[in-house]
Amino acid sequence: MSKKIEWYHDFIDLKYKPKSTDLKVLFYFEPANSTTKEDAIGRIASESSTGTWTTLFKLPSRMKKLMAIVYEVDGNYVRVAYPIELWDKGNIPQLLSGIAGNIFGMKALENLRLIDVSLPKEYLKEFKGPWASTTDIRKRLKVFDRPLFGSVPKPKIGFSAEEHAKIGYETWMGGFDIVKDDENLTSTSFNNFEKRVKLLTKKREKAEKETGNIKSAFINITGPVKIMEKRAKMLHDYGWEYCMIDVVVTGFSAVQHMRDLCEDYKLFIHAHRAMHAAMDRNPKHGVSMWFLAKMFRLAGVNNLHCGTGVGKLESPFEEVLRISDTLREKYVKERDLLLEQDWGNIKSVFPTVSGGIHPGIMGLTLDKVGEESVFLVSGGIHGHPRGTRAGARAAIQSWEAWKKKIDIEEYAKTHKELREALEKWGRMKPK
Ligand code: CAP
Ligand code: MG
Repeated sequence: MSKKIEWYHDFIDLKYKPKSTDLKVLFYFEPANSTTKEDAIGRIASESSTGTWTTLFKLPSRMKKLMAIVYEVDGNYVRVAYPIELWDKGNIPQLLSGIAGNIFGMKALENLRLIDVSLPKEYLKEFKGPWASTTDIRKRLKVFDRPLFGSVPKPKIGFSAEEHAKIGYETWMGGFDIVKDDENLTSTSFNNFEKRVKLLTKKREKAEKETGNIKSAFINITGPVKIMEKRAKMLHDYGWEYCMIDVVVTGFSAVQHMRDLCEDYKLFIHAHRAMHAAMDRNPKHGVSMWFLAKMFRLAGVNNLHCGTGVGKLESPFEEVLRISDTLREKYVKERDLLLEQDWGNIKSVFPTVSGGIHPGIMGLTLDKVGEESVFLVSGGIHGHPRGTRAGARAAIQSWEAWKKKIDIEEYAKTHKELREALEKWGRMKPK
């Protein structure tokens, strides 16, 4: 009898009932040509847990208990249960190296997408999550019963620190709460980080005095960890409430480290997700954005971009809602591609709407995402015919109309800035 050289099928047991302590992962998969479904799903569970391509000389019997098990297959969807003993407490990179590692490169798979993971409370308890809740943030900024409104000076990079701070002042004077750096602006010869912080601090003091409201900013500290530590300290020393980190490009280790430092500094983290679309856009391959959102909530960010449903970047509403629910809810019930998740004591995160939003279409996303959110309107205010301050006013008037359930055309009849915004952009959906 030929010696068995593969044992992938040992990782399949459709009668297996996951234990309450198992991590349960939902994958979409497509076998490569001439690969059977069994060979494909066996490899997913094997290569992401204790398996390898060949049978081995002999294994201690206790290792059987560490094997991931395929327990359900439904068309191109497969569910895999992972024993909790496989996982290093509090270590997101190691989790990803397991369930989102080598398996993406296996020849036996034409496509593979990690859709979601349901984490047991035994796993969750090893994470602190955000150090502050969305309620804590509202209390600190004194903004209640509406989204936090913010804007990025546009074009996204090129302004001097002086020009940037001036646009920031105009944004704040138009009624917005937040001036945000763009994802690719950190520190340049024409807009040095330290200089921008000092100038924004001066402008913020002026705007707070003139408006009587708290004005804040998402200033981008992204960089090597030592640089981020230095920049976070400066923001703390200058009395800022937030820092901004491009969390996908800095990586989970950096985010987990900065979360703890930011708690010491009482700094909230605004997480920009630049580069996520390299991993999550292909519906057949990669990882979903709501899986990434789950990881970033675990890592402890306070805001995370969630898409718009209507703006310039690919983000269908059902995806925006999966991401928003993953970030905000205490308990998520399983629905279509979203797995059940009880978040226990892990605090909530603000979904951040951004990307091609302007006063003519804000209401469409407000209908879906609601007000427990951050709304970033950037080109959508700086492109206003009468400039930033009028643009910010127009965006706020659009929100007012939505809140009062008045058609924005009607509301625009008595609100000049909104009318001018609608004359320029109407209800167009940028792409
Ligand atoms: C939006 C934005 C944000 C995108 C990021 C930009 O500017 O500043 O980075 O929203 O995408 O650079 O495009 P506009 P997402 O409001 O002027 O479009 O929010 O999907 O992560
Ligand atoms: Mg941007």
